[in-house]
Amino acid sequence: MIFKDIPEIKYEGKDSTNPLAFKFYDKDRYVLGKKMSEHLPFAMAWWHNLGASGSDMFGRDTIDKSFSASEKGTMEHALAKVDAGFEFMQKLGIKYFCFHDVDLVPESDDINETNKRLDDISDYILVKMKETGIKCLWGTANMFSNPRFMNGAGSTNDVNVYCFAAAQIKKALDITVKLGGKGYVFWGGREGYETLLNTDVKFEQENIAKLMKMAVKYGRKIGFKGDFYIEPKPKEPMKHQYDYDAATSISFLRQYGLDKDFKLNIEANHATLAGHTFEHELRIASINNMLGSIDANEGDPNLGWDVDRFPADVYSATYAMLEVINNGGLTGGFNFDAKNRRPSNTYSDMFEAFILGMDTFALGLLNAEKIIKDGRINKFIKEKYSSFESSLGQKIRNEETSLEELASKASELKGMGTPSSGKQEYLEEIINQILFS
Ligand code: XLS
Ligand code: NI
Ligand code: NI
Repeated sequence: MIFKDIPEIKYEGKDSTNPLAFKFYDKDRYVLGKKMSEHLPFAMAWWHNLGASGSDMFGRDTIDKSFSASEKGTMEHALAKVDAGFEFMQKLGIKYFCFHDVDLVPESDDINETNKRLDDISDYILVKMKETGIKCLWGTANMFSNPRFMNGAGSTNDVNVYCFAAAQIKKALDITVKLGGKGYVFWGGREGYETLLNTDVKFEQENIAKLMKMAVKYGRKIGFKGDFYIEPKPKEPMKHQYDYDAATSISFLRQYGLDKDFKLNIEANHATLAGHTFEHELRIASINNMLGSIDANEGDPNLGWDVDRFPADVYSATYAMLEVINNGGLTGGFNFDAKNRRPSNTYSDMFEAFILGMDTFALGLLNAEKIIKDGRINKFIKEKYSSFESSLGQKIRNEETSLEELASKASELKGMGTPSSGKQEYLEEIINQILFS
């Protein structure tokens, strides 16, 4: 046992003062006809939870994540991380995990050796999965940390680097399929550019698409039935990233004929960086039938980078859960792509962070249920567009009219009266009333 002092985390209700208990996440409680745990398939991000040790650009580690291995960055450490991860997930009732290839094992200079290590560690992970019933949500290849990717992975200028990207994707897909992963993610960390003075944007985007097409072909060949995902992000590490936001990514997928195999993995903090709300990104993905999975974290409006905080903002979680419910749920899940703050340096803090995140989304779910049952918001939106129920409105909706016909209607009307109110403040008051009564 690694987390010796941490008990199994249980639901104790909203009045509990126990830091190691859920106040709102009550896994078996029924909400809108489904258990909370079915609405909220939470996942642990291997890299943050088992890797992130509090270091930043200005200081070294503050959090010990050796998990009793004698040296970090060894296979001994990789195995210790598996033990720690499964104990952690079991204690919290987390059913899924997500990983990058190089989160699982230390990367060797020789890719053949790295791949061998991946085979070994995934054998061990499989045993743990069978023992615990914990599953893999998605896998991905880290094509941004290694210096070879400094000019991009799919977008590289160097055909040999492109081969390494392909090799990593191939292996990450092998491991994802071996572990029964539901999805496979492309987050284009180095797929973008700094200056047009050294960049052929069209060439780069075409090559990224070609790499994705090969990934789909190979994945389907080895029996991967799940979704491929693009995870949009506007910037960081690159100044311009090609997968800027949901709308940009959807247009890219359609342009290159990838939209049948791909959906989107929407990360809250990336939405913030793109100048959008989380719910905006979810809505754009959803109305295009491409909302697949979520990286559940939180940005900071005062900081211009991906701070990957655990979600605490109940309003945001409420609006996000409304989108998820309207989408009919997710084919993926809620991956906590989030880490403790640098000074939160104990094992207990790791658990408290997940409790915070899970309770925040549980509150979001409960609030969304109340808003839906209350009905006033949906009713308002429906009525707002009711003029389109007229016969002329229906002709517009059915594309049975013309500019000429509409112009003659305007000419008949001569002028408009006062347009109807959007009533934003009234609607926001309803939300507060529902949330706090
Ligand atoms: C980085 C991304 C990354 C992806 C997986 O900002 O969120 O962690 O989720 O590569
Ligand atoms: Ni992410
Ligand atoms: Ni991120």
